[in-house]
Amino acid sequence: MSATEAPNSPFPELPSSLAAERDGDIAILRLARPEKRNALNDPTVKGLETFFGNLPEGIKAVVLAGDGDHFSAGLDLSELQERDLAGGIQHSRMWHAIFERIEFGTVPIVSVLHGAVVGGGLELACATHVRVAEQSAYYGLPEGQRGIFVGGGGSVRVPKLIGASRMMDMMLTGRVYDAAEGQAIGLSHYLVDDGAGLAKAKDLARRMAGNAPMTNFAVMHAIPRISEASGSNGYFTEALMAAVAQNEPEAKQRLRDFLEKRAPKVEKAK
Ligand code: 1HE
Repeated sequence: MSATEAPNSPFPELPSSLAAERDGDIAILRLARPEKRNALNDPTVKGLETFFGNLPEGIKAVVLAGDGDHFSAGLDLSELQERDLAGGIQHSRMWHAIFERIEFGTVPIVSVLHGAVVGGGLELACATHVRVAEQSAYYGLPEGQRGIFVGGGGSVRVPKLIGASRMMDMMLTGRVYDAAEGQAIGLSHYLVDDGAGLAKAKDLARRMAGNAPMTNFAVMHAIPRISEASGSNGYFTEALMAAVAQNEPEAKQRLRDFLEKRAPKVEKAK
């Protein structure tokens, strides 16, 4: 897919609800519609596709954050009223295609979660690879209360993180998990103080950007698929992926660096 580059920006033209900036080899994309709590309308979701499908050369990881007091209030509910049955199916399939592009894209993504991470906002967060939550974050699936259902891949991705049983409870009872609970059940990987999420996410993104590209590819594309495969198919796919990664010149160089004492050792977490 090609897109027009915005003037004075390495990024393609995006809707006003998205804002992108470059910081070395990472990019920061912000949901920038705080007046509507970063509700995800069609231009925003399509803009995510434009952004992730047209990353500038040299971008190796992305941070996804939200402006204002909330990460995202989910689907823009004002768009739902006019949609018929066929339109509803197509709309959900559009989200699937775009979130799939995010999850199985070219670079790993760290999301910064604060305030409401609800409905489609939680579905979007679950399509990213590493989630950093601030203390203000809370998670809900209000679809149950709105008389609708998840449509952005939530029924596939959320149970992988917290189990189908917890997701059913969230949707049936309207249960909301706070940031500490979300961390305990696996919705977030890191929990930090309010205001510290972006710096933490940038640090993690820079680390990921420093990995060999083939390793990042293998982690993003092979692990989710192997985890859904039978053991026998998983072992076989793993062996192929391991051989592909090891065969990269960069892998050979990194191994030499370690053996010749030029590479850092694994250290205990501080
Ligand atoms: C919205 C939306 C939205 C806010 N669509 N406009 N998601 C939900 O059911 C969550 C709905 N939102 C809320 O519960 C609250 O807005 C929040 C807890 C997120 C934030 O509360 P607050 O008090 O900070 O803001 P607010 O006053 O409720 O909202 C500010 C404005 O944003 C207001 O518009 P205004 O024109 O009156 O100023 C709200 O109408 C608007 N707004 N959230 C549209 N979601 C692919 S399927 C996925 C299915 C789902 O995601 S369903 C879950 C939808």
